[in-house]
Amino acid sequence: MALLSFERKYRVRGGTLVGGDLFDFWIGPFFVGFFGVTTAFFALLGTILIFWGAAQQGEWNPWLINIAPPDLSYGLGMAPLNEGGLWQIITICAIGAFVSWALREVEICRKLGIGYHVPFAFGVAIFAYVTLVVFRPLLMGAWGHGFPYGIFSHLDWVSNTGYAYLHFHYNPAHMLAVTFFFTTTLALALHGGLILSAANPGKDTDGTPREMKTPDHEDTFFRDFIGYSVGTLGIHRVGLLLALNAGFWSAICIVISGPVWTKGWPEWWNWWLDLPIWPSVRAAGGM
Ligand code: 07D
Ligand code: 07D
Ligand code: U10
Repeated sequence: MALLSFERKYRVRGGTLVGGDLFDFWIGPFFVGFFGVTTAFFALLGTILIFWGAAQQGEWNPWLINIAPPDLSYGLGMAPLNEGGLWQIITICAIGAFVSWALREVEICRKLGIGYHVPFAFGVAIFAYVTLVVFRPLLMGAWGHGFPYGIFSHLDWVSNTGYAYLHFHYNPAHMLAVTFFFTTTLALALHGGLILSAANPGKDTDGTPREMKTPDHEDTFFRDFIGYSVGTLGIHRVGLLLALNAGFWSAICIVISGPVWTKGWPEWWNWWLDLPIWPSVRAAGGM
């Protein structure tokens, strides 16, 4: 079905989660909906507050704008606006906007009668963000453990937090997350490459353009190459699983840093040396 006639068919009222017909319309290409309005509200308010904070500090260099969380001494209480209170309100706006965005995705899925895989996936990104600015600060007893809102300042936070645990690469959940991120790009490169190779098969030796190849060719490439093809639907399952695990293990790696493990991450690996299976160095005469 041509895209436009299809859109005419599905662009009808209904399927919303709340509000019935209220805001159940499109502006240009965008579906609005109740959660489109709440997205716009939170996103606008949050952005305005970031600019207001920048104005208060007189910092207009976009790379250096920095809205910092409250000092640790404020614990889990509210702070004055210019001492982290702004960060607290902006965090509420950000969560409001991200959750609204996910719910707007849900409403679009319902209208189309498709599964909720996309909002679920975005939910994992939101989970990682909320872990950084809500769950971990709550577990550690101060909002000051959240990351600051600024392009360079948030990088400083990542570096400082990493070194606070001596060597963040030794965090086992960070290892899993990094491996999932790397594997996701490998999978996408293989998939993008394979699809494009079947769609652009080149020309025959006499110069006649070849017909586009079928999914059987895609399957056969991987059977010949590594002995197994996960299949044309399967690769999308694998891709989603890899990407979701990347975000999920990221959230785990940061939430255990502090609330669960307070020492350097290299030390965590002592359990290996402490296994009772090694011959005792002292018993063997020592070194
Ligand atoms: C390509 C989709 C488009 C999204 C874009 C981001 C803003 C921020 C705000 C001026 C893949 C739009 C950016 C709205 C402007 C102000 C106040 C997504 C795509 C283009 N980071 N991070 C970046 C965010 C964290 C880290 C870039 C957000 C954690 C490192 C961009 C969040 C940690 C590096 C950015 C967030 C962390 C970056 C490119 C939220 C661990 C880089 C992002 C809400 C996760 C890279 C200067 C990108 C860079 C970078 C945004 C959180 C680490 C500014 C919105 C605290 C190590 N981060 N980040 O392409 O160049 O994402 O930084 O959680 O090296 Mg970050
Ligand atoms: C949080 C983003 C959520 C975004 C949302 C949407 C908008 C709208 C609008 C464009 C999670 C935002 C949308 C604002 C924009 C428009 C129109 C995603 C989030 C909801 N690390 N490390 C990670 C690597 C080191 C450290 C994760 C690699 C050092 C700390 C990932 C290396 C030290 C933390 C990762 C490396 C260190 C991390 C990040 C290599 C520093 C975290 C991905 C090769 C000295 C963070 C939950 C992520 C984390 C994290 C990768 C090195 C410290 C696995 C590859 C050794 C403190 N690192 N890292 O989480 O887990 O995305 O956060 O060296 O907190 Mg690390
Ligand atoms: C995939 C795929 C596939 C495809 C695909 C894709 C995955 C096989 C068939 C998609 C992939 C691509 C296109 C590739 C490129 C994508 C990326 C690299 C990902 C990153 C994307 C970007 C960087 C682009 C980001 C752009 C965005 C998010 C658009 C920005 C949009 C807006 C700002 C508008 C958002 C709309 C909203 C909020 C709802 C409607 C609202 C409005 C229209 C605005 C007006 C507001 C109102 C009416 C509300 C009133 C406002 C109020 C009440 C607020 C007032 C408050 C005050 C404080 C004043 O697998 O198949 O192909 O293509």
